[in-house]
Amino acid sequence: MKEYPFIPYSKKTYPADEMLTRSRNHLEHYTLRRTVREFSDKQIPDEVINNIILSASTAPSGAHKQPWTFCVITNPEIKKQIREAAEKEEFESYNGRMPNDWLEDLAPLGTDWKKPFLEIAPALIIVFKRSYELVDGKKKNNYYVSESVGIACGYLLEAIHHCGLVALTHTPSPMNFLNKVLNRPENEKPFLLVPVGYPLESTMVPDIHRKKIGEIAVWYK
Ligand code: IYR
Repeated sequence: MKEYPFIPYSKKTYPADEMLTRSRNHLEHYTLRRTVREFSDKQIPDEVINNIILSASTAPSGAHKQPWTFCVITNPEIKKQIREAAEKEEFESYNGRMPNDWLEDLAPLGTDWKKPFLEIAPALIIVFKRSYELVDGKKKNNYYVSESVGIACGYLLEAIHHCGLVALTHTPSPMNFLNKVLNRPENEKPFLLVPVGYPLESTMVPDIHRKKIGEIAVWYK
């Protein structure tokens, strides 16, 4: 196998006080991101969506295989099919498949099996993980696929937030109906369904709190 040519890389660095300000501003920006379930139907320019996806695709991945496919659904008929199939699965989940503990944990968030946002949001980005590639008819494995795609989804959510748009991380379960509706090949598995758009002006979000630094970080000095 031929090696990549190596090229110089230099990273801009900052004096300590500027670094501190940048870290605080970045934290504040992240703190403002919220998961939203009520979307306006206002359209988003195609290029914005492509740039969001290209940002996500800068994520690191095992052996740089970039094992992801992002499907963008703006077609109302396909959105309707996805809503109908997702609601069918979610109805079963909320009415028997999810154990009581799970339903109790979800109750404070007020979710249920109804998913109107799947038709209202102007775009659904559906992230597929590619477990392997078919090269000359032969299977070639990808590596750390879930980790890589998970990181890319994090980048995707941040890119959406950065543009002033909102998203929902939605995982109708099981999700395999998405392969059928979108006619995806066998090496792709649905990973995350992300409705993207503007929030409805009247939207409300639960008053949740984030863990404090002492609850999430353990220092060894
Ligand atoms: N997939 C279901 C249930 C659900 C599960 C978890 I964990 C959540 O944080 C939120 C919802 C749904 O989308 O309603």
